[in-house]
Amino acid sequence: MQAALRIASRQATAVRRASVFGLQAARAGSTWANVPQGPPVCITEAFKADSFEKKINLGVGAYRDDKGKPYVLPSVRTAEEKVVNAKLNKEYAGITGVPEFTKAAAILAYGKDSPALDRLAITQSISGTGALRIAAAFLQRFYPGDKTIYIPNPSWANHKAVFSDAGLKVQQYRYYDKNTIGLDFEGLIADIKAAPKGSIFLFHACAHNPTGVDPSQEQWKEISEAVKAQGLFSFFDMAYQGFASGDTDKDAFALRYFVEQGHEVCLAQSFAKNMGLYGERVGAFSILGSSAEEKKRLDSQVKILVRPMYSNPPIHGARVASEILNTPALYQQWLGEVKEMADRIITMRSLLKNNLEKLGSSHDWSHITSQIGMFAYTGLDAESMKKLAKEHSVYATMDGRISVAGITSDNVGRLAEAIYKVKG
Ligand code: IK2
Repeated sequence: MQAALRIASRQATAVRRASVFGLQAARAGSTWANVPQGPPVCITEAFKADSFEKKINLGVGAYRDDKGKPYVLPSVRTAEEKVVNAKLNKEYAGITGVPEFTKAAAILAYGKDSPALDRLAITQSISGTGALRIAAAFLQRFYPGDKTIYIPNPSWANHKAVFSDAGLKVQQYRYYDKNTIGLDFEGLIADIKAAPKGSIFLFHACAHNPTGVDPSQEQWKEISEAVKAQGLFSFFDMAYQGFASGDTDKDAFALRYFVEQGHEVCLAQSFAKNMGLYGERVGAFSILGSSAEEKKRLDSQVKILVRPMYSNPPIHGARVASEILNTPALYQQWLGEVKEMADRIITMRSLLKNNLEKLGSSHDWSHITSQIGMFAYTGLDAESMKKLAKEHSVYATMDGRISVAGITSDNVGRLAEAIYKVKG
């Protein structure tokens, strides 16, 4: 018996030693030796490395003023002062965030008289990306049937990653027509009709990123009809409300029309662009129930999803946004500022087109002014974009997308010359 115990104990020690040795060996070669180098996620590295003083950054999707500087909205400055002066406490807001903010965010999106407001489950989110992620997690957990989401081709580059990381299958539907540099409306409708019944379709509510190509109101109506006939679930991503046309109501047309037509929808909202609250991470996710009772059930499950993700959202930016949305004078001021930003972008589009035409470009640049929102899809290929960066210090993404918000009265001439030299 004693001998058997001695043998067992010796064996256990050997196993322990071996596993400690194994761990040490792994440590010596690093526990993370198997982690591969990923590609860079940031599109501004080459821009930073360029020492040319007239370099132009059209990669980043953030508004710049006409001097090319980051812009803090005056309404945001005022709201921020009010929030600071109120000397509020820093307690947790609760899982779904600052209630005055989410209530106002819902009104901004759906409209103040919307019948949706009584049956809407809404939560504050970590900006638009966070809202998309909560939506994806919700759909992954509760959407009946095949959990496939169809996104436009092309779409914001992060959509695919957000949805597939949350466990959804991602497919694309036709959206952009390379030949017309416009909407492939027929392709879009055909893909809606061909999608399996009950699929999830993601729509950019306005200012489609990256193409700047939006359906017209008439086209949205046809899309709504096709979506209804196919029994699809509509998911709106509204990251640019106000930025497309300068009018927050007009930019919410598609969402509101779908609700009016009785669609079941969910929505990801961002206040990064329209309030310039990029780094404050202010957003909201909402999902429409069929009744007030259903809204309660949806609410409870949204909370259960959010709690283990980040428990509670940050409060400062939401308080600032809430101050703006809930103070009539400040709200009016903000609407004016959104319009100013949108108008500056529209002016830069015209200037770029005019400059290209004045240079004698043989191409039709009308898409620059017909597209809307922060981005223009120039139609330039990756080779041309590389040349723009290498030979002219103009930086943007390789898909030919330029952030019109990065164009100024000062650099638009040089930009047009660079494009003209590259494309003719
Ligand atoms: N959804 C869309 C369609 C977006 O464009 C964005 C922001 N994109 O950023 C600009 C860029 O493409 O360079 C978002 C969602 C999410 O934005 P955020 O998480 O900042 O609110």
